[in-house]
Amino acid sequence: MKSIKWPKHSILLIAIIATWIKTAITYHTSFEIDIENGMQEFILILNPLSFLLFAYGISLFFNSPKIRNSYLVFVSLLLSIVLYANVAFYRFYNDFITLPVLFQTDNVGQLGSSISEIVNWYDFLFFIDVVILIIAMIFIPKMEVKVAIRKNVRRAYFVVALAITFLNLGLAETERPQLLTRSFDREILVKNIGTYSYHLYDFYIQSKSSAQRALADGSELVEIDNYVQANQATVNEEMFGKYAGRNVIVVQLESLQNFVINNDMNGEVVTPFLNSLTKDKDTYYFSDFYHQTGLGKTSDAEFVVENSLFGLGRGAVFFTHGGNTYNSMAESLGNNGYFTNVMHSNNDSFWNRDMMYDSLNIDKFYDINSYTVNDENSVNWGLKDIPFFEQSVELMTEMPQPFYSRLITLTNHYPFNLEEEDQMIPEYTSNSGTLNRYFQTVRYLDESIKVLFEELKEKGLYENSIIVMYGDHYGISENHNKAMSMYLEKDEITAYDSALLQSVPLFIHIPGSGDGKEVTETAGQIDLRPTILHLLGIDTTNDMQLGADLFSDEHEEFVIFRDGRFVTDELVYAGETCYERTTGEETDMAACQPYIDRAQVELDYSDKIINGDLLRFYDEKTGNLIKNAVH
Ligand code: GP9
Ligand code: MN
Repeated sequence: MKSIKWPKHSILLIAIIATWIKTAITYHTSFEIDIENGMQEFILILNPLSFLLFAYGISLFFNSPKIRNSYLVFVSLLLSIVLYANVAFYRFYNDFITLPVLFQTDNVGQLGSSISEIVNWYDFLFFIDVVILIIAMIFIPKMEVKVAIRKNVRRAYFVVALAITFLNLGLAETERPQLLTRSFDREILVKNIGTYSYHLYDFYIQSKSSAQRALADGSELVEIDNYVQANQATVNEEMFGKYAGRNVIVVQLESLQNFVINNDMNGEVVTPFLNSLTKDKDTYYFSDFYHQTGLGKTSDAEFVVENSLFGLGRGAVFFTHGGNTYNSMAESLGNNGYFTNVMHSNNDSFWNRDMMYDSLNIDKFYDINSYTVNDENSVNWGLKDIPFFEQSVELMTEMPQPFYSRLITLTNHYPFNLEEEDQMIPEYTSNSGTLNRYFQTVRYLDESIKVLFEELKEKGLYENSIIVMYGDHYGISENHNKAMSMYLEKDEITAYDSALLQSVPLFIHIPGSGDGKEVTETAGQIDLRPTILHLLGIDTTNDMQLGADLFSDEHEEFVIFRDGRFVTDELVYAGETCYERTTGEETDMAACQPYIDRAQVELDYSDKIINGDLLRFYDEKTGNLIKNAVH
């Protein structure tokens, strides 16, 4: 051995390579990570490397070989423990560890009690790199020579490490745009940035929110409560409780914007079924209704509707504040005897729904495991909407009544792919493939809603239900403005147009009621919670929420977007410009200013409630502050 001349830094190299290979093998053997193409595989294999280069590379700052080696062993041991903990956790929960889950003692307790199922005899292999490293240290004595590490070597090393990190992030960004700002799913994060970096990221997100939470004491609620009470819209006596006891079926329609309703595309009707509802005697169609979501997209829409609060300006509140105390619509309905559930055929960890739904007190999540999904009945992101509705209604027949089911569709999702057999109209003919295909998937979505109605009738669930349907957020982003201007026959899409294009349809369908008409009141998703609860006769006067009943005479025509834009019946504020609503002409900022200020106040109150987890200090039964809340 002595005769071999080992290159300098062999030990460091061995540490990196051993842990890298071990991690890559672990990805393939211990986690079920869906790989769709060669690029995803490449990113997966590459992703531990950038983290390891930094973590182990710090050893280059220690001049004493002893300290250097001890540091390397320490890091490899620590990373092995982290990886193994994830493997064990995954065997039980099918998910990666996230800090708040770790602190929920019952989770860890459950793990402890089933330790025999979780631990395998060969698990020592997860520490194999530590062993290799120690052996290498014994057999490669060259490293014992005391050499100071040259500065330029160190610099070159970190330049390479940085380059690999950027390569990794760049590739991940093309595979999954807005990966870090939106943070969809733990699996997707691990797939793209690796387990170790994922934990750093998770740690950063959690510590930021814990700090804000720790500093809050509930006193902030006094001011917010005053505002909420002062701005409450009185209930419409005639509508309050008119449909008490009915099942509530809320359908969140993926990416459905209002511009397709009662519109055609090259002579083809896009939404025949929804169009018929706009004239139906049992349906309220809200034609000036807006989404209020931010980066959390679908999950933000769910959040706004459940809580009548805004999502956050950064990231997805489902992820960042999944463990907060909320007073959701589901909780209110649950307290009033409803069986509450969400139906959506996707992994339960997507958008952190599994955790968030616990916090929202939703009784059951019918996730992908409740559905039969195969190659024939899925496309794009998963189960097609028609089989989704068919299977969902089947599941509803088993539910105790009254129930509150919130269904989330999937087929009309970017990139709007659809098999030929499901294409009921041709593509549009603009320069944007996205917009061209959008009409086809919207047409399919429309058909699926028709199927939903038919199935409900067939299963005897229709008559005794209220069906509320709305678009979750835009489907066509501003990247497709050119194609949109062609479709809408406009010279260009201005900030004013873009704001109005955030309109999504809302339908409140009440079978057999004779209640229905087109309502042009300007309103938003935040108003749904009180509207629905009031129809069922459930009081919301003590609720800490920012919405207003759509049937109230005091409902104000003012809808605030998450980014501070707003629309009223007279004004549009967008791109830091104040527009007259009817003409689209620029008008004096003074007209918009009072609304700009109020929008800021409401967004700020909502953020305060979420960041401080303030609802843990609030008793919605009495409307009192809870002093010394222990949480
Ligand atoms: C995922 C689905 C889509 O389960 O709800 O989320 P989105 O990308 O639209 O936010
Ligand atoms: Mn969505």
